[in-house]
Amino acid sequence: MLKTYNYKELTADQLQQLLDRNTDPNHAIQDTVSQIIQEVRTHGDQALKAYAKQFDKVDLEKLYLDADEIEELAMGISRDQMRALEIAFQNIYKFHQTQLKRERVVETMPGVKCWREVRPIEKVGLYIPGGSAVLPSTLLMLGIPAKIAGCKEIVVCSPPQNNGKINGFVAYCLRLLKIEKIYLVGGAQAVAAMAFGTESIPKVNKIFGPGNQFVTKAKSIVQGISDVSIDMPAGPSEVLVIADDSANPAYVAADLLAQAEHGSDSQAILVCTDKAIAKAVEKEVESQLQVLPRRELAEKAMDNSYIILADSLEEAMQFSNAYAPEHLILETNEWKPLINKVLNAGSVFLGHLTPESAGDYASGTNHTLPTSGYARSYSGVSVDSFVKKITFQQIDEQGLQQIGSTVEILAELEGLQAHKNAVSIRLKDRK
Ligand code: HSO
Ligand code: ZN
Repeated sequence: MLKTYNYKELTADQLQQLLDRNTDPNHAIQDTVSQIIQEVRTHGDQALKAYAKQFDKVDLEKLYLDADEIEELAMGISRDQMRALEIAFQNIYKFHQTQLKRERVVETMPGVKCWREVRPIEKVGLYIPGGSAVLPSTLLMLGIPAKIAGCKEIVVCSPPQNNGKINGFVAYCLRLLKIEKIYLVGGAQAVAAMAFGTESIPKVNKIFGPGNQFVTKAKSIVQGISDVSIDMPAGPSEVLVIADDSANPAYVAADLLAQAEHGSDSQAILVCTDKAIAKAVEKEVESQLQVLPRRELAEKAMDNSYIILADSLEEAMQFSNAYAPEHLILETNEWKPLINKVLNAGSVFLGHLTPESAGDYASGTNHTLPTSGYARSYSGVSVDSFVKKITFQQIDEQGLQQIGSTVEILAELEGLQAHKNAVSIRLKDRK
């Protein structure tokens, strides 16, 4: 069922084809999304209400839920569910809290002091998808680093259910995060609203969060036409598992399917050094698939997926680094020596007992990660994503003497006399 390739036998073109994914899948929706953005810019709330009616099948009187409404929904979930969300919250908080570090002051020359200070991005917008699966975990993954960073205004948008509310799990996460409002807006229109602001929805400085092709396209368009930035270009989710003869085929299959059930465009790749294990994984995938509630989606995703047979773990890593997976799972006893060899990946899961699901929900790491090969140059979301690092410097008497002539010479060689003067005028007073 799964396409299988021998790494050594792949031509350069074949390899490239396997590495390329989602090169431009959104081109077709460019016009629709641009039109939605334009509508929201010109008609504000009125446009958002019309889209809620059209896409979410709901008539909204107001575009948000307040603290009391959130509280009521949050109290509708079970004790066990509350407890699980709390444990996830605590672990994610613990892990992200260590990311706020003060840097030391560096004296580059005597009397020339330089340093950086961290400041929060003041207003951030978090998009929490609805659609085929509502992901309260994504609210924790974005809300926690935003809180730790100290962002003043955290605007959360999520599509309304057709009763005009949100699900109780999202509500409980809002409560844990002490966020008192959620805006009932989904899709490209939510991104447009946060980028430009409407009567109800505040304009933000940076927009975060995964979403369908419309949301992703909207993020990339508003980034080009407004002063907002975005977390990263996000595509369909993906996993690459490296397995050797120590791997348990049932575990590997479960990990591939956990990825596949995200959506029909997900990709789950197995790079295996053992033919018999690869065959056994295929069999397991087939049987585990049968009982999955999201079987149809997972099956389609497995159609975009494949197996690569490699001669060694080194060769497997070579392929993985070229692919740059969002998630990389090393299902081998020999995971330790591989750590240094990981060059491109969003998040890495080590050994047979570390499923990606743990990181998706509760171990502490962030699950908002670069997909589609962007792990070659992007990091996943962290507290860093919610702050700016501003450089400061201070030069004293001694420092000015030390650095003055260097700056004068460099300004002179660039032909920028006024730059030179800004130093000379100070030095002259001190002769
Ligand atoms: N695997 C997804 C995150 C997620 N999984 C949320 C379950 N819920 C992208 O990293
Ligand atoms: Zn997941």
